[in-house]
Amino acid sequence: MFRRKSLGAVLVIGFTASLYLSCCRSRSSSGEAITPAQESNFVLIPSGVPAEKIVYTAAHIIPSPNQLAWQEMEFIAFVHFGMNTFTDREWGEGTESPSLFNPTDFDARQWARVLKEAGLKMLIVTAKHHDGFCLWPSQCTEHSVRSSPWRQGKGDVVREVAEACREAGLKFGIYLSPWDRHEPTYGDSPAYNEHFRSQLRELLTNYGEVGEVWFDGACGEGPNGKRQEYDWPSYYRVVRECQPKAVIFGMGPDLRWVGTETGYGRETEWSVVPMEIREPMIKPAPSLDDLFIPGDMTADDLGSRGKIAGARALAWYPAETDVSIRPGWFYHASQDEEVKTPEKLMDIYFSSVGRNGVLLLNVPPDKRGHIHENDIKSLMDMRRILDTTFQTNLVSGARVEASNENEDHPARSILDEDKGTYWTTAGGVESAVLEFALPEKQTFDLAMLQENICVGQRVEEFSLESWNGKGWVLFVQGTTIGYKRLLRFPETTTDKVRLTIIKCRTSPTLSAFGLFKLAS
Ligand code: FUL
Repeated sequence: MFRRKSLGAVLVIGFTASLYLSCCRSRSSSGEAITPAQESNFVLIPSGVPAEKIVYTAAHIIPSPNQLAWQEMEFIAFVHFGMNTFTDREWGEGTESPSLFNPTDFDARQWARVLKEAGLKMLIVTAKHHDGFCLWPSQCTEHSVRSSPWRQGKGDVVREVAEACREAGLKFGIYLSPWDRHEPTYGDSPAYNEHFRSQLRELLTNYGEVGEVWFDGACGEGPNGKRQEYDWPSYYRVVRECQPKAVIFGMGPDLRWVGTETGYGRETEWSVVPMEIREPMIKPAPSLDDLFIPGDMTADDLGSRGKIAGARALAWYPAETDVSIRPGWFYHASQDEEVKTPEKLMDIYFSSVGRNGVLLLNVPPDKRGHIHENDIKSLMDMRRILDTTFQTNLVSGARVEASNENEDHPARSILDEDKGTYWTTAGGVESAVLEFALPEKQTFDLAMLQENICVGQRVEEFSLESWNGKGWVLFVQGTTIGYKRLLRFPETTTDKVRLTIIKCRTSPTLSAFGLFKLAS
């Protein structure tokens, strides 16, 4: 993937708006419209900016280096393990005795090995769920593994998981529930915020590099009958200070929840969306972290032209799609026969990774502390189907011609297997036709398209047609592409394919294109 340094700072289109936007309009010879100094994953938009300029600006917002590294992982794991594993519940009360936590054969290496073999790239462990029981010996509470019989109170699940991930070559992430049904200070907002920050600090300083911090929004009343007010910006500061490479999910400004727990993202999935923000106290504001207000990101349409038209702020805020391999988030023996089949997991993969998202698949270990055999079987079968499907790109070796190409970014870059190169148009042309002449006839039923998101997400509508000897026949069409789009369609046999970018927010880009035959 083509990389360019992002400033990571906030762009303010204030009184300099006309300057900024006119800059955007004067295109450089490479076809790019924004100079590197203006690139950011966030912009503020003053009132009165015409809709078409907002669209143009949206098309030039880019991921931060951390967001890009996260997106490129594509498929990552959630591991729900904790008190609920032993009480057979989904949400604990916080009154459970630590003596109940006692895995009989805890094996973090098995988790890491299975997930690695299945092709997942990171493991996010529930260090503390809503019941407040800590899987590490926190200095902030007695309600932890230290008070359990497991390894005579000397165990540390978080440490063993972090080490197993490192050994296996997986990234490691942390889920720390702000809602804590055990902690006595919960509800006393300043005291609990301090407690939460201390716990975060313990997790982010003692266990090596952390790739993602997962903040759930659940909130309740504490024993004092008061609702806890979370001090989110102060939590972000701890993450940024202790783990500058980590992305913050959910109630944080880096990654958004896709909006369901089914594993299915939107057909039209924009990574640039309007953001709710606080009024900046100082201009330009120091960073998005200071302005970000966690908002509802569950609507069907988040980033269309209509949605961004009235935005005060726009940010690169990509979708993470979380789903469990079983009906529950935690392990329940009663669900051993309800593990999702490889076919269902494939459908989820195409509807998450294949819709410009990252798939976060939960695989909950059992009371032994093992990933269950049934889950392993589904995961490995899925891996085999994925590997076989994507082994041969049937369009590689094709000749490609574009109706328009930038001389520095020619159409052949799409097929060169180097993600650092890409095709784009010259002169800011927004629609284009690409014709691929295959060396011989091929049969396929799956297409893959990738935009070079390092310069922004732009494509709004495209179609794919095949040549039948007499004319072009439409076989599939789509709206957004983004980092990756996968589309399935009835089997098509041809030696000529035509891709039309019908509508785009500025010059389109494509870094990769593939045609495949689905394996079973
Ligand atoms: C939810 C939690 O309440 C569930 O238990 C689970 O952890 C899921 C991933 O997030 O909000």
